[in-house]
Amino acid sequence: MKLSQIQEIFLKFDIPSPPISFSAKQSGNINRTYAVTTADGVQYILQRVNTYVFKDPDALMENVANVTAFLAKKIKRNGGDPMRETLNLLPAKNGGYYYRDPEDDAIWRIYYLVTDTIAYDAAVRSGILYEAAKAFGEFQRQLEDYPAETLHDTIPDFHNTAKRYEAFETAVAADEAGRVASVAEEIEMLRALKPYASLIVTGIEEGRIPVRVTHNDTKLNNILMDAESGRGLCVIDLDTVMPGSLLYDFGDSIRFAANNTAEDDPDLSRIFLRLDLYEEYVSGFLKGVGDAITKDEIALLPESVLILTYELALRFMTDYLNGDKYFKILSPDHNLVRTRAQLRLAEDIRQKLPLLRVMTEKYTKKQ
Ligand code: GN1
Ligand code: MG
Repeated sequence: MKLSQIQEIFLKFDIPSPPISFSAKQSGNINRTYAVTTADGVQYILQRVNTYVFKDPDALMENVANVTAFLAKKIKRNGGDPMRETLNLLPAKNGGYYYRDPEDDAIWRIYYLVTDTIAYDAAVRSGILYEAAKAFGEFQRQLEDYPAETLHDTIPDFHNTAKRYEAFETAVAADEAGRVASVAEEIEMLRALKPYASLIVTGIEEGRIPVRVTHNDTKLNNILMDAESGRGLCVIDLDTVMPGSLLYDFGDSIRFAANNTAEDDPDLSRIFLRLDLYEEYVSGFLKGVGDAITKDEIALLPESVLILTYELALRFMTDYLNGDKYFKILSPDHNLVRTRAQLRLAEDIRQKLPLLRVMTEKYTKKQ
């Protein structure tokens, strides 16, 4: 990316001053992200939205614009600072909130950068996860009365683990990249966990698990922490805010942040679920959601961690078998390394389920 390209994109937006410097952000497996400073000293986040993953950018951007506006109003009403506690989109000159580059069909959008914040890739200190959990819990609560029927499904069946399983079997059968024979062991391991795929989905279908407006991508680094106070300040990456289950958000957070190591660590001996971090997260999350959570949801909290980990293993393997079309990869076998890491974590979680239940009960007795 060149500064001149960024300057051209900025011209399409209602922004008074031209970009003078930028840096690429490394995080994120889907979109491309840049931090940009303009001549007047204001900082922005510029993003190239992946339209292979998000097939309907209009629907996507409508969701993001509406959700951020809803949050801003609520934050203001509660005496908070809407410029720091939620994302704020910049309007494009031709209407709406994005610019479509006619040359490569790319979609670009710009947010104000929230300054003096830190996004953690790992829980490097105790207390970080507690703050993250509280922030995701509160996010959930803030969206409790959001009109869910007005939200578009930006990725249909995103956390339908049973459908993710079917897609995995379809990829095995098609063997598009000719890789099936080399990963027979991993395929067997994924098949063995199949009974878990339908637990949340069936709960939703039978009406036991409520559908809420959820974030659906609750990685630790999707929260900006206030650099000064250390508090969870702003939930970001709102592309998958859709109707879903609270269990998706809870399980995915723990999958990512309570793992002893990175989600793609090739050294399997380093991969395990840290019980101390699970405990920190449960206590924070329950505080954040307050009494909005139901008994049936509480009952599935431990399993949700296993299910979301398993689901991501299925997704990484599916992409590996399809020839790496969905996730950004940094090496040819990146998706396989990711699959193995998630499978190892899933196995560790499965063995720890009884312990997770005991810990969860400790914080939900009053419910
Ligand atoms: C993707 O874009 P990013 O990196 O925040 C993915 C998540 C996965 C995650 C795994 C839209 O999130 O579902 O859990 O990678 N997002 C999408 O790191 O598929
Ligand atoms: Mg992200």
